[in-house]
Amino acid sequence: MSIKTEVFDVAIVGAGFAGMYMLHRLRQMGLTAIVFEAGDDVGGTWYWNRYPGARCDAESLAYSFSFSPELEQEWEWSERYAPQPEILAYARHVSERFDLRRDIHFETRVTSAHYQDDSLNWHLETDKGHSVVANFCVMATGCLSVPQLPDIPGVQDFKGNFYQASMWPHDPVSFKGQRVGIIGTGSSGIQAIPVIAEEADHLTVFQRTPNFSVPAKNEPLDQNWVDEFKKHYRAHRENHKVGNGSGFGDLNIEPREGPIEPVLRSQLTDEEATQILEDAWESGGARFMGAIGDQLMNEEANRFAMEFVHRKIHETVKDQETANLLCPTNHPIGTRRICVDTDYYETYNRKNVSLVSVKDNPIEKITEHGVMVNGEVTELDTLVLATGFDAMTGALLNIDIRGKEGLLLSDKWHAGPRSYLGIAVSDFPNLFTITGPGSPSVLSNMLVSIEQHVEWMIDCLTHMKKKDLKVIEAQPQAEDRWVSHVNDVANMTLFPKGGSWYLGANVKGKPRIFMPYAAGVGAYREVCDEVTAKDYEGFTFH
Ligand code: NA7
Repeated sequence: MSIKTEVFDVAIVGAGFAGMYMLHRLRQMGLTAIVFEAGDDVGGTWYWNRYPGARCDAESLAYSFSFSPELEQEWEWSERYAPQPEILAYARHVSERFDLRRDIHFETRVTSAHYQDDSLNWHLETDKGHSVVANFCVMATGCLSVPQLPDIPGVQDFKGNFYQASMWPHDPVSFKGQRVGIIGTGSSGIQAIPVIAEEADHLTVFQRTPNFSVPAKNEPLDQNWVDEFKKHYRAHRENHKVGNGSGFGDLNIEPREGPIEPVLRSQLTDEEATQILEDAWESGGARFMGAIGDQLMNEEANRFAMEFVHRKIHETVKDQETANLLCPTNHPIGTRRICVDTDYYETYNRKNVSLVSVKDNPIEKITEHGVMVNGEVTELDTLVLATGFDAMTGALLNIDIRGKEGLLLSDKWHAGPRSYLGIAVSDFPNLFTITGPGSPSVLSNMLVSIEQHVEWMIDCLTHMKKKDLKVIEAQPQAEDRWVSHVNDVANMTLFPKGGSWYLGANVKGKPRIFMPYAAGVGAYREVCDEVTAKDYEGFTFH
């Protein structure tokens, strides 16, 4: 049977926030587009990550679309940090409000995307038998969408209830009366552990590397505060876009004007620096990492913040041996993504929670009934894995993507991702990556970065339409310069010392390259705007 090939201006892979906004803007431009999405609903990361305690680590009023002033005024967030079901409801609301669903094919995975050298367009195929030709292909595949299973022998042998944080069932899961074990103490584990501990008979946490976590200080939003904040929403949104920060803004009713001048550790006495950290700890959230301006640049400033958090852990956790195990010492604070928690360290004071360090004695195997460490099996009714993702490149490399002359993206990226601005890849004409490696992406408020990329791409497509240009391609020299600039910026920071998924360090055989661009969303936006102003410098059109 021959498959009918459908033709579109643009094919989009993924219907998370990036894919949805891209579709909306393309429609406004009058272009035809089709979206393929593996899940049976919109929402991307918020569709898949339904584990107990899952919530955003960026504040609700900042982690939301800014493109529609009506949407931002009308949507009501309930808490300072929105829980996963509420963000998913928001994504669904956006999809309905802007009538996006009719162009999205759900439960459909794109298996291949091949550039056609003769017709200068892309041919995509899916696991549901679609065959699509599009002038442009936009990858909105997310940075954390390919779960990483640990290479522990016997994972399949476990006979009890088995869950993965990032593939959580849609039906409610009960831990009542159960002996539960969890492997993984990154953001997902740190959010899930306190919630599971409340319900389980006993929870055993298997920790390889402790992570730094700061209290979220989550709370219900006060309606009067929200009403006042929303009066200044436009100005707040502008603030998110500037400076060398991550695009999270501040919580003042009256937004500050322009970027904040950072206070450096060398300008502060120990008492002043401690007070600044204390204030940041008390007000809660990941902003702790920006409390002292050079915490991520300067070893001494970082050590000061590390010691501060170590003291907090020791003050909170009663058993000092457990506190010792929970204190990270092998990486500068913030160089692995800082976790934002509710009662994480407090949870270790519960009688029904035990911590097993598997740093020096790795998990030997998973048996039918539990987890074996040091020859001893901890028997479990339920095992939860929160073992992370093949971040940033995983979702792209899982698709058979071929550029000019059949060049495989996985071959081009064999030594790590190479991209111009994190937007385009040389030898892969008319292919765009939203929040791709080489852009601020995971170091930023993702919604700010998604909107910026989509808007840049829409401007570019409008330019091409006006000038009747068919093909855009990143120049290899511009790509080389950008890749080395991304590396140079990373090397000015402490990030490369973190050994985290930012570097691909959590995936066996993955090249160790610091993937996101660390200069901040404002500086990055300036670079992209300058490229546009200089008639798309670094790109070739034909
Ligand atoms: P992370 O941050 O990558 O955490 C994964 C955790 O799983 C981490 O603690 C790992 O320890 C642990 N892990 C992985 N393999 C093993 C084995 N074999 N044995 C023991 N422990 C293991 O993923 P998350 O999902 O928590 O968070 C990812 C991002 O999502 C987060 O930063 C937010 O941006 C949202 P390791 O550190 O490798 O020693």
